Amino acid sequence: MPEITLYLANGACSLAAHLLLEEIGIPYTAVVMKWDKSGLAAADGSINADEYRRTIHHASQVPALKVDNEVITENPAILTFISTLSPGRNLTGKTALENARVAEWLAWISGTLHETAFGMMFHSGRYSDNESEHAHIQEKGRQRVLAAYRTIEKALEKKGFPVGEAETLVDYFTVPFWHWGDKFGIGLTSFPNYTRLVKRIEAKESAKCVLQAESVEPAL
Ligand SMILES: N[C@@H](CCC(=O)N[C@@H](CS)C(=O)NCC(=O)O)C(=O)O
Repeated sequence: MPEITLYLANGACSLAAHLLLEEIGIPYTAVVMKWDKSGLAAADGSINADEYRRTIHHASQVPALKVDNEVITENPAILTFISTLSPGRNLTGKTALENARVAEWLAWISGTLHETAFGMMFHSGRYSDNESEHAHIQEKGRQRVLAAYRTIEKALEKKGFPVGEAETLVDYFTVPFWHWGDKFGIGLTSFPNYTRLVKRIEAKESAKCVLQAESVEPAL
């Protein structure tokens, strides 16, 4: 097994990789990062913001996964890599078609749900320099989050899993975004299928200790 270090921030999108690493049960080190004035720095002071940007993540974001002397960034790449460390579990799908479906979900969650929908809600300044437009952009982001939740809900209508008939890494990748909606009051009671998926993941012993470590209230 390679030596693995996950750089994460509590409750951030890095929660998905944290849950997955703990579930497959391989040894890893977690480095908790916190925002300071100049970017993300380790909460325990072991790496400052400048060093993190220079040596770990060029954009000063989480997650980042150090694998021996290589660093992997971007959730889709990190989650796929972690999944390959436990090949018997077919976390990237069982067939070529399922592999493609997993890739489809990864691209959509990362690009549409995370970057665009939540991005408009949380980072309206990226979309306009005009502050008077920010409230409108945030509301449009909220609407996009709701539309994305509807897409997830519909995909889970007749089955419990986004891909095939078993758990894949996609299930894990949906978890942080459920909690963000919950935190920002986006009526998750209207999304029982999505909530059921998150509860299934969070009922695992592996998930319980990750949520506790990240101070995230379980969906249970
Ligand atoms: N496309 C990246 C996005 C990562 C990302 O936006 N991470 C957030 C936390 S959820 C972050 O580090 N934000 C700090 C920043 O952008 O300054 C991925 O999927 O890994």
